[in-house]
Amino acid sequence: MPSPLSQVQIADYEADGVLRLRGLLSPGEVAAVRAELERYLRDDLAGLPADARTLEPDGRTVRNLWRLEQHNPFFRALGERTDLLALVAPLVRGEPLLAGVETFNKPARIGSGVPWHQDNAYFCQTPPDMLTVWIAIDPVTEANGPVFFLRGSHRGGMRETRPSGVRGNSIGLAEAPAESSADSFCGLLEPGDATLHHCETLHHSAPNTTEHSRLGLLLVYRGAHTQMDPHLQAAYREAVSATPPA
Ligand SMILES: O=C(O)CCC(=O)C(=O)O
Repeated sequence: MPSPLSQVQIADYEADGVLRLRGLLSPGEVAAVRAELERYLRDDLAGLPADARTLEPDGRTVRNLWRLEQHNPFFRALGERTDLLALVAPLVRGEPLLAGVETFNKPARIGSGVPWHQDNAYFCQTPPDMLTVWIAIDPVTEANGPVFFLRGSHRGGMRETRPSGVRGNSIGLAEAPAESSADSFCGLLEPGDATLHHCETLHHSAPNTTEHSRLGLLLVYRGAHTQMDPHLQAAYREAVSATPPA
């Protein structure tokens, strides 16, 4: 069970917009997540609406699962665990609400990349007191498509966006930041480790060309006080209608 964040960790998150936590889930919890995902893919997914997932460009392999908190009691219960809610509460500056449970599967050899983006272009919340807990289920290495974050970039507000044409990540940055930035934070993780990132932190990931899957489970939280921003929502709707997730 994770302990609450220290003042140093909270200050690091506030400064960087990203924080790594080792061992957020135990090996047994990681195994239970993997087993339930495998069961869900095998038994449940085919009977759910098409927007419960996004496929890779091969048209067969699952790239993302969406809305697991709606479709699956195991993942809703995981996302609503009191220790996890207590962990994120100081970071969302209020009562934390579970907003989503998703996966980014990055399957071996064909896992597609994710263009530079800010999550709030999808979440569309104001104030931006919202974050993602990205939990490694597989090892995340330099080779298999780790997530790169730009430290401190959440403090610059929302950047200009443009539709990306990527299924599952339809809205990206109009202009990518310089890749060689010294502020780059690479989310290298062992199974059970996590990164927490603010919804306006710039991030992206490369395709997975290795023989090793890079499965991530994402728990998304917002403060109960956040509200939909109609301007962000209009841009998102335009992008998602150009490139629907399913
Ligand atoms: O898992 C990835 O490669 C990208 C994840 C992402 O974009 C996110 O957590 O918002």
